[in-house]
Amino acid sequence: MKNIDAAAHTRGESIYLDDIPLLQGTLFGAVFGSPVAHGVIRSLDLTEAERMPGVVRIFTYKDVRGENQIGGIVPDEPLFAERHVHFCGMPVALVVAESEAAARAAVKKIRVEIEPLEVITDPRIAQARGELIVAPRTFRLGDTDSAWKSCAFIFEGRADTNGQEHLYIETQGAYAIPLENDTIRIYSSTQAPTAVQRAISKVSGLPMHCLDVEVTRLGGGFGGKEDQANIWAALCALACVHLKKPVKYALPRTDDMVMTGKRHPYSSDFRIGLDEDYKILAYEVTLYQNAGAAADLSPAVLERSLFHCTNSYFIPNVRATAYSCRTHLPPNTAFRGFGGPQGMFVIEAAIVKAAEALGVDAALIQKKNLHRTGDEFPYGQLAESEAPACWQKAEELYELEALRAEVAVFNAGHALFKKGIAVMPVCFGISFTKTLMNQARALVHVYSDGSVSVSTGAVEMGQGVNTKILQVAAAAFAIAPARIKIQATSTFRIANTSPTAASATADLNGRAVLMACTEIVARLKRVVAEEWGVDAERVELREEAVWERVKGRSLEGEETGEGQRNLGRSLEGEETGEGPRNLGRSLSWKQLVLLAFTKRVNLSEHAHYATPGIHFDASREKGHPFAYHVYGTAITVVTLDCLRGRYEVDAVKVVHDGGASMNLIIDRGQIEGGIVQGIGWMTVEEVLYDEEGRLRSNALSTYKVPDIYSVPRRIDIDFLHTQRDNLAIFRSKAVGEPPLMYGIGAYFALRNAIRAFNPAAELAFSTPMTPERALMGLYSGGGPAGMTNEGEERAVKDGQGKRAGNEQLSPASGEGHE
Ligand code: MTE
Ligand code: LUZ
Ligand code: MOS
Repeated sequence: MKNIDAAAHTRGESIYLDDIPLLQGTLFGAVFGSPVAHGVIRSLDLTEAERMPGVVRIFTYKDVRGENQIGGIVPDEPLFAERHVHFCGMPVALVVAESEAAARAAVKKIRVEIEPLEVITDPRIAQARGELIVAPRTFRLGDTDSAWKSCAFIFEGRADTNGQEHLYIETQGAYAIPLENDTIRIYSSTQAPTAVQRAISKVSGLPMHCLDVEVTRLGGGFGGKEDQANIWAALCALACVHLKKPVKYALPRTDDMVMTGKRHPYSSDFRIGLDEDYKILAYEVTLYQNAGAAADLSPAVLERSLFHCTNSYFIPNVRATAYSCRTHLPPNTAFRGFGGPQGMFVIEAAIVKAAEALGVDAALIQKKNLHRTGDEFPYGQLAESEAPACWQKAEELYELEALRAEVAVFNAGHALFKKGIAVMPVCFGISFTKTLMNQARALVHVYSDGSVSVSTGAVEMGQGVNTKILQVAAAAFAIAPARIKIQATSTFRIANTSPTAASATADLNGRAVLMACTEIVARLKRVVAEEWGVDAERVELREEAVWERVKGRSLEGEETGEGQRNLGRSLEGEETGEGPRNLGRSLSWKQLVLLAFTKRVNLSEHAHYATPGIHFDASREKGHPFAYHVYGTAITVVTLDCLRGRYEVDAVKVVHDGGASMNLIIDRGQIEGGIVQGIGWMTVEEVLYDEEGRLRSNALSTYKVPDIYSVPRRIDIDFLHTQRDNLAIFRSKAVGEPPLMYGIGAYFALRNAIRAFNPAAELAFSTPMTPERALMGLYSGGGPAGMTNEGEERAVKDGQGKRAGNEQLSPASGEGHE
C-alpha cells in the first residue's frame, strides 16, 4: 500500500506547523541566544530592544512561574540562562512581538556583557577534568585481562566520529494558543508530545491535564525532535500564559542549526585480540561521548553505544567503558541510531586495523566472527541471529567475489582512479533501552456510519507509521483503508506516550491498535451471533462484511496468518451481496456497525500494550533489553579520483532482515533514506565548531549534505524474509534506524580505495572522510609509491583524459558536476 500521505504531500496540501492558519492576534517569538559558549552574565540590557516597534514583551528566567528547568533525564538544563551560559546559542531571552521580523529585529538590540570562562569542546579534556554528565558505565563479558594471553595478535588504536546535523526539512517550532480556564493547546513539531507536555507543565506550573499538545506530522525529526522540541514549545507556552495571546515561534534555519544539539561526536580507544585463526578473543573499548553542555538524552545514547559496541560479532571477552563528557557545545541529542552507529564504527575500525596489519581482507575477519543464535551479547541477552544468513545471502546474491575481482581489475588498469569495496554487517536492538518506555496506547472509535478513527501516541514524521497503523486497523476489521482515519497525535486523546523513536513506533502503537480493534471485533461478532442465533465462533469478518461460516463446507481460502500480505488493498463494491462459497448469510460492515449501535454496544476501545519479556538490571549491566534484533549486510563500492580527492559511491547492495514486511514500499524508502543519511555522516557532512565553541558550519553553504549527485549510483535492496515469531507487529521488523549503519561501509570502502592508490597512506580512523581528507590521505605517508616517470606518465594520461576520467567516476554527473 502506498503511503497515505503521498497524494497530499505531492499536492502541497499536507499541514505542517507553519501551515496552521493563524488566529487573530497571534504574536511571534524570537530567541536571543548567548553569543559566547561559556561565561558569567554580568549584565543584560533589554531597554533598547523593548523600545523597538512591535515589541510586546521580553521574557527572561525571571518570568518563569514554575521551575526554570527542562532537563528530562538529569535536571541540568535551564530553559533560560540565569547567571551562567554554557553554550553558544543558549537561550537568554525571548522577544515576543507583533511580527516575526519585529521580534528578530529586537533580538539584535539586546546587549549582554558576559565574562568569558574557559571553553572545552574536546570530550577527552572534559573527562580528564572530571566533567561528566553521569557516572561512567562498563559492560563486561568474560575476562579480557586473562584473554590477552591467549591472543596471537593484538592491535590498538583510536577512532573518532564527528557529529551530524539533523537537517529535518521543517525546522523546530511551536504555536501555543490560550483556551479557557488555564488550558493551552500547543502545536509542536515534536516526536514526543508527552515530553513537551511535561516540560511545559514544569516551566509553567500548570498540571498536565491543562496542556493539549497536538502534532499532525513533522517534516522530519531523525531524533532531533525527541527531546529538543521541548524548548520552543515551553517558550511559546510561557509567553502564552503571561500574555493570554497565541504565540508562535518557528526557528529560522540558522537559529536551528546554531541552537540545537546534533549527533554526538565520539572519540574512542580500542584494543582487539585475535587467535591464529582470526577469531576475535578479546575487545576492550573506551568511548568518550561529547555530550555538550547538558545531559539531554546523552545517558541513554551512551547506553546504546555500549549495547552495540560489538555490532554483529560474538566476542567472548569484552570490556567496554563509556564516558558522557560535558563540553560547551549545545547539548547533543538523539539521531537515527542513537549512539549505536558510534559504537559500531569503533569495532569496525578495530577489525580493519587488524586486517590491514595482518594483510588480509577485513571481510575474512568479519565473517568468521559473526554471532550465531545462542551467542551471548556483552549485556547478557542471547542472540537469535540472522547475521550469518544476511551475510551469506549478500555474498551469493551480489556475487561478492566477482565484485572484488572487478575492483581489482579496475584498479590494475587505472593509475589515478581507484575503487574500494567494503562489507558492513549491522545488528540493531529493537526496544527503548529504558524498559519502562516500551508501552503504548491506542484509542479506536467506530462511528455509526461505519467510519473508523484511530488515535495513538505515534507521530508521523515521514517514516510512514500512520500508513502502517492504518494497515493494522484495516486488517483487524477487514475493511477498506478508506474507511479509516488516523487522527493527529494529541495528549488529550492519548496520555503518557513514549516518544516516536527507537524504531519501535509501529510495533508498540500498532500492537495497541490491534488489541483495541480485536476487542471491538469480538463485540461485533457477539452482536451478530446473537442476532442470527449462532455461535460467535461461527462468525467471521472479511471483505467489509460479517459472514456466517456454514457447517460442513470446507473453508478454502481461510486466513492463514498471511492476511497481512493483502493489507491495505482497496476493496471495491461497498455492500457485499454474494459471498464466497463456504460462507452463508452476511451483513455488510455498515449494517453490522449500525446493528451493534442500536443494541447499545460499545463501539470504542482504549487499549494498552507493554512489550513482554524485556528487562535490564543496570547494577549488573545484564538483562534482556531488546524485544528482538534487526540484522543486515551491505556491500559498498566506491570510486575515488586520486588526483582531486573526489569520490562517488557506485553501489550499495544490501540484504536486510525485514522479518515479514507489512509494507515493502515504505520499508524500501526507509532503507534508502537511512543509507544515504549514513553515508552523509561518514563522508561529506562536517559539523565544525571553532575553539570558542562557535558553530562554523551553520548554514547549507558551509554544511554539505548528500545531494542527488552524491547519492549512490545504485542501491540494491533484497530482503531476508523470515517468518520467525517475534514481537514486531505482524512479524514486520522495525526498519527506521538500522539501515543508517550500512552507510558506515562507505568510509571503509573509501579507505580501501585510498590504500589501493597509496599502500603507505597514513589514515586515522576519523570521520567524515571529506574529499579534502581523502586527498590528504592519498598523498600521506610519503605519498604513493611507484610515482616513477612511468607512473607519472600514466597519471598524466589519466588526468588529461578528463572525459575518460569523468566517465569512470561518473558518466551521469559529467562536467556539470564540477
Ligand atoms: N524517516 C523519515 N522520513 N523522517 C524521519 O524523521 N526518523 C528516523 C526513522 N525514519 C525519520 C525517518 C528515526 S530517528 C526513527 S527512530 C524512526 O524513523 C522512528 O519512526 P518508527 O519508530 O516509526 O520507525
Ligand atoms: N530513545 C530513547 C531512543 O529514549 N531510548 C532508546 O533506546 C532509543 N533508541 C533509539 C532511538 N531513540
Ligand atoms: Mo530516532 S534517533 O529514535 O528518533
